[in-house]
Amino acid sequence: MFLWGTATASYQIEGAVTAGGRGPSVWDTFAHEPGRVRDGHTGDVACDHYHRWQEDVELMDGLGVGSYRFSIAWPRIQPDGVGAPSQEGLDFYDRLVDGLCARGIVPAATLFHWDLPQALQDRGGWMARDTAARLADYAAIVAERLADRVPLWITLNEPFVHMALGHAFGAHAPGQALMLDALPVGHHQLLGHGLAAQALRAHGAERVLITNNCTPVWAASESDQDVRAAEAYDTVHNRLFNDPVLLGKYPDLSAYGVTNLDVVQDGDLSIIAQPLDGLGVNYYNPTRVAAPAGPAELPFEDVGITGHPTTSFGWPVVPDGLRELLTSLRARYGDALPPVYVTENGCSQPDDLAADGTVDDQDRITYLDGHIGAVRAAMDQGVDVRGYYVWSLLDNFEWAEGYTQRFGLVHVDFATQERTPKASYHWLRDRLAAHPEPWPAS
Ligand code: GBH
Repeated sequence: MFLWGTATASYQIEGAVTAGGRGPSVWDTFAHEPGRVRDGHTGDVACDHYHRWQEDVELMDGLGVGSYRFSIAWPRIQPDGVGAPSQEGLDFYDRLVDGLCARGIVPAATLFHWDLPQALQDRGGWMARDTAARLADYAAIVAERLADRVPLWITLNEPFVHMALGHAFGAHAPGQALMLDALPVGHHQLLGHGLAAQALRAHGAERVLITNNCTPVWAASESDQDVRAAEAYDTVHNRLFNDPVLLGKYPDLSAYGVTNLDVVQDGDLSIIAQPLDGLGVNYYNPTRVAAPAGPAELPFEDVGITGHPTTSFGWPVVPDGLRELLTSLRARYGDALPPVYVTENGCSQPDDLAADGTVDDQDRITYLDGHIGAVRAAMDQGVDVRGYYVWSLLDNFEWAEGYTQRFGLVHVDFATQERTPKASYHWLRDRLAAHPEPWPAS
């Protein structure tokens, strides 16, 4: 059965950052540093989902989705990142999972959506190899408690974005700007993925996935330089994380001047290439790149896409890019590509609450209809797609943009925590009631 769902992440919705003995994560630290997040916003309260999860599960039930992708906050389970678990932390997810199961909603749990325990950051974070083993310990703890009811597990969310924005450019926690020296963060996350996948299976997980964000890469022109720049971008954004997982080898990084990744040890790649039950793919937009105009540290320049509508983030809306992405994954990996789950897709809009108490987000309806149609088209072209999750159920803490970018099917008034389903919520509910599988775009 095709899985329809909504997706969220712990730090973006839970709040209650000290409840139940939760320890601090790198995002608590980062968001409280002046100048890091727009308007000084933090996830201290966010959507207060920790206290309001029942209402949120009811919203999903009303929407009629069959699955919910959430992430587990590692610092709720191991406040110091190591050692015996916090029972209160586990109890929270236990109740959530029971609540989902009671309504027939299949839980899909992500282990790591960027909120590393600060204590592990203090020991080197993802630059340190040891963090990979710590992820596996944590995976074993949560699977031991939840895998009897959670069939679908996602080890990591978007290790590329966590490496690039968190460690290469410093726009996300932990705020490091190491440029290419951040590459070990990629390898250690992938090693953590492989070790965690083994631990999840050993503790009863039925299906294990990784979620990579992927983008079709368009060369700005047909010139050799731009085509090479596009290949270089594709390599570091897409292949650096898909190839090791699906093929057991790293792509050639020589366009970046990287000829060896000296943190890679014998045997790592066979751990990373654990058999998977699916590839999670997050898609937002294609990327158009050119060769850098002058001397530059990176062998490409993101030159932006024009001629398409944009979201309030300024991201171009290109539904066919999702079909292009899915079919190109199939072409690139062939039978090595497991079933695909689109684990995130969605857009930000201003989404003001009108005087009559409604939110008329027509652009989001158009966005979702187009992208679901693109999934349909990819399936018709032979790609085995098993699920589609809208980002996001709720307006939430959008990382460096704080609460200024709204992605929800449900509006959240952050002053009162009042939830209001938007027009897109009602639209999707009606569509899902009529269509068990993705439908062609209208
Ligand atoms: C996801 O990341 C995250 O998993 C999720 O937590 C987050 O809330 C959600 O998306 C929305 O941001 O500048 O036009 O080239 C998405 C990663 C990286 C996708 C930046 C879009 C830039 C578009 N994003 N990318 S553009």
